Amino acid sequence: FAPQRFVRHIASSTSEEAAAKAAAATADTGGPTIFDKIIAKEIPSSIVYEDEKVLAFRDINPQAPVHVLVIPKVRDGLTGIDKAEPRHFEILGQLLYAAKLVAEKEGLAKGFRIVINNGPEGCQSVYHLHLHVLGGRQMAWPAG
Ligand code: TR5
Repeated sequence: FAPQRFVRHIASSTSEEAAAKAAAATADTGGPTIFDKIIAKEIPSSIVYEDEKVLAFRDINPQAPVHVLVIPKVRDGLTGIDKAEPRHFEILGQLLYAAKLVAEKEGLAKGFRIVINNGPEGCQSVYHLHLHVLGGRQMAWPAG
């Protein structure tokens, strides 16, 4: 039994899956995504934090003991971080601040990671800007 090889195999198949999911994702059309339904509460989600502008809810496919997505309630063209414009400065700051509040609320005093995947090579699969807040375990670096 070679646990190292086993771990490597799992890790590589997981990242291949993520890449495949990103490749299969609807292109960045600017249209509605599953997150609109979550914001409208048409689909239930486990909400961790909410204010007027921002919603944070648990990822359905968690990659760490804590895995929360932080999103703007209004997309305003922000399908991904590559679409950011000066008009988005305020909401971008609010998202980062909300991510910090989420980390605090989830007890991640020992550390955490904030991730934004962008585009197919960044493994983005939902085209509504979102920050991943990951924690509750030792993170690896560099990220895959
Ligand atoms: O791959 P990127 O960076 O675009 O992140 C999208 C994230 O959305 C992934 O981590 C997915 O696991 C997550 N996701 C996808 C759905 C979903 C969700 N998180 C919570 N609830 C969800 N619902 C109800 N439906 C999804 N399709």
